[in-house]
Amino acid sequence: MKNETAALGQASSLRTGAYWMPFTHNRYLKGNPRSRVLARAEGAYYTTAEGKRLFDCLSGLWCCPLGHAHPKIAEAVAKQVKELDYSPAFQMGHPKIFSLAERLVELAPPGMGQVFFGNSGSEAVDTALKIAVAYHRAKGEASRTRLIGRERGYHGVGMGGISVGGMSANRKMFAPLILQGVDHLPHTYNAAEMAFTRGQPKWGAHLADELERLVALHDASTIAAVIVEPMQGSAGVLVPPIGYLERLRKICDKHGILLIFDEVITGFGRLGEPFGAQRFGVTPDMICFAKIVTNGVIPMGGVIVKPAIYDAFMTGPETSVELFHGYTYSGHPVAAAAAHATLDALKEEGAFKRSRELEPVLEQGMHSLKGEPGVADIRNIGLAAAVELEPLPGKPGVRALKVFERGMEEGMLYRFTGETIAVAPPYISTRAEIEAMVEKLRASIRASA
Ligand code: PXG
Repeated sequence: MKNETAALGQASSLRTGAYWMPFTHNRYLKGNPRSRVLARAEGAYYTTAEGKRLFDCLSGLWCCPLGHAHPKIAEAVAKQVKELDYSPAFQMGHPKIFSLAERLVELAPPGMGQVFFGNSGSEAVDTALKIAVAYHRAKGEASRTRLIGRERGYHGVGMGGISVGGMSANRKMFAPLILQGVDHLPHTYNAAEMAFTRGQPKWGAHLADELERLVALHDASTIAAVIVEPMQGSAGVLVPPIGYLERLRKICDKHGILLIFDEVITGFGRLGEPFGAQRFGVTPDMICFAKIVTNGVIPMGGVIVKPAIYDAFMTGPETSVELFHGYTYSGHPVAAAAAHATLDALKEEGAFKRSRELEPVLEQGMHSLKGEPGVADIRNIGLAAAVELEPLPGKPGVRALKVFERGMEEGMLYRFTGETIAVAPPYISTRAEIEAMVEKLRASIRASA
């Protein structure tokens, strides 16, 4: 309580001028900052600077499913800061990063072999794209440089990520910086065919065949890799049609194209399995991960690759650097300690099983919102769901903002983007908490009509 009062004191005299907030309506927010200031977090709840408790409906930004202030993770981080706070990432290592790589390979689907570490999803994606192009070059196929993303895809905000990404708002401001030689698959969303589907839509596997058209257009000898999110999270939980990812895999194999799964959101149990790869039974050549690997406590991201990819680089003199890529904080010891503690906790707490158990509770609850005013679609898979709202006439995005603001008054922290409200509750949520979240959402949707 004392802390909250202190934080409230800070908030009421909050100076908002210097902080340029990411992916935020800065002017609107700074006009009324207090309700948006989070001061504390514990378990599945945040506490705002005013002392209001908010249920963490999106697990932070998809990254904190074990809950906040997890004692094991907090302890591991505190201990690591004292034991080894930093170790150079180039030409040196530390015990926890070697063992973490082993554990991540074990968690991944069979057939993966090595892990390259960065600090975010964006870095993971740009790393994977660089590895893809360099891999083909190392194999003597230097003409394979083209990268294929997908419409509505989100792969972070690096130059590579926005280039393969498929959200126009994230691209148009930076048009001259978009990489050359990138193409996109169509997205798989079609409201007429799949609105209000529970889980994977039956329609849409044929859209993977568009990759054949791109191959016919550009020729396979120019294509390095295809990158997709197994489930498109940022676009508002767009679930892959049954059979779609399998077909992409087949076409990539046929033409020697690498398949990259961006599992920054779908990794570590969000879909009830370690990775989306296991949930959908499709093994890519590389997996990008971040977020839940440390339960969001310390930034970390990376790429898990097949041994054939790693091996392709292991040529030339033994004393030469094989991949000219890496970050000061690649495999940071404190992040590694947080990741080990997170993997321990995921296991000890039966988190993947818990995610699977809660999936039908979330599905049932969210789909009960069908028929509420302005609800255009509801989508879900794993412990993730989204409600798409019809825009208010002439006011794009305002309806979702209203639902979000009403939610905060009601003790719920949703994620809103465009016309979509997304939820991905913590694995530690109770059934009752998920049901309460749905009822509050119903009330907020009605109030925003
Ligand atoms: N790939 C995917 C699939 C992501 O979802 C990134 C890469 C980039 O990660 P970093 O760590 O660089 O931000 C992401 C990030 C949302 C939301 O509300 C989603 C993300 C980030 C913030 C908000 O859906 N995804």
